[in-house]
Amino acid sequence: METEKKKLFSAVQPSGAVTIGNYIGAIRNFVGLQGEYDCIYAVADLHAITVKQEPAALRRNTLELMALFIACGIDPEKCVLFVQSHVPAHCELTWVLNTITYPGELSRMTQFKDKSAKHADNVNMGLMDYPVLMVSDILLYQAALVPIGADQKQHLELTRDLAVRFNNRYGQTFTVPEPFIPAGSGARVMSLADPSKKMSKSDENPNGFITMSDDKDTIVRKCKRAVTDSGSEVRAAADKPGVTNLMTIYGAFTGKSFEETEREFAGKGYGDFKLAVGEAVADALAPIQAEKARLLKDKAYLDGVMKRGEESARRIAARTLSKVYRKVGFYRGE
Ligand code: ATP
Ligand code: LTN
Repeated sequence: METEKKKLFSAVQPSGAVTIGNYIGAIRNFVGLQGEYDCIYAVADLHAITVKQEPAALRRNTLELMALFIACGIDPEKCVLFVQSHVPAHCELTWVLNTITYPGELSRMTQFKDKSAKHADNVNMGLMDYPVLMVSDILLYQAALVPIGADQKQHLELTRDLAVRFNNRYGQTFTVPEPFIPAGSGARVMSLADPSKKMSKSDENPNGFITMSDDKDTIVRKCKRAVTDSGSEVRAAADKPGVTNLMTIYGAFTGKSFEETEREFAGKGYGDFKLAVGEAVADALAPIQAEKARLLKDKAYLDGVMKRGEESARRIAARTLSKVYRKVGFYRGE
């Protein structure tokens, strides 16, 4: 009999246009890991509504993200691809896990603090409970590995804490997962407009990020405008965060190491380098964009993928949830 592979879970929020930061930090690894693990990937729409979303845009972004996953190389025949709100167990497990989570654990989360400051008019309970929903996503599927960018590391630590806490209190129930965070600077791609800030799709300055659907002119323009450092040498260094960030992006799309890039641009200035970065990104994204556009014309296909994903996800999730309900003492009949 074939042995069951270990499970892997990750998700991306349909909260706007996906950036090359999401791609480099997470989605690229979703693709790379699909042979080695049983992979389960979700469009995290329940997470997205923790900040205000325009309903029509949320609906559109959900479909677009599903198409983007497939266009990037996630194979729906090999992986489970689904929409989080289609599987009620995510909310059900969140309720149970809320009862073993302390408010202090959530209020000190960096993402909660950042988002509360940014959306001061809408600091809602969902925003605070966001990490527990994420914990539920992961634990429901008994995931051993979770590919994420560095910004999500704290949430993974909470996942491990809650899995251990539940297991200690009620007996072995959950697999304790490990994060899979890209080595080096790809784990945290910085804003092109301010290299001290993470590149974020919800940045109000669109020059800070490149989206997966930006056209070549836009990408080249954003790279040319990217904030660089004093001096003119293309070299990765702590005191050159802008140039180092562009080198990370360049490397992610060309496979070139920092040393190779330094050699390639020795004696050339920032202008030549920025143009090359823009062109490399645009050339790498072009086939993904074409495939995504093709998929979006076939809604019946995308709906079918989601439906199949939902069925598989429900099956796996129901098994864990039923175990949890039994362990906590919910009466299930004799
Ligand atoms: P928002 O900006 O709306 O908060 P986000 O892009 O930070 O959204 P998600 O869409 O949920 O959040 O992120 C999906 C994945 O992309 C996560 O694994 C996250 O760690 C990763 N990620 C997000 N931004 C970056 C970045 N700048 N560099 C590397 N990885 C990133
Ligand atoms: N919170 C994540 C998205 C996300 C996620 C998950 C990632 C929701 N559920 C489960 C890994 C595992 C973010 O990147 N902002």
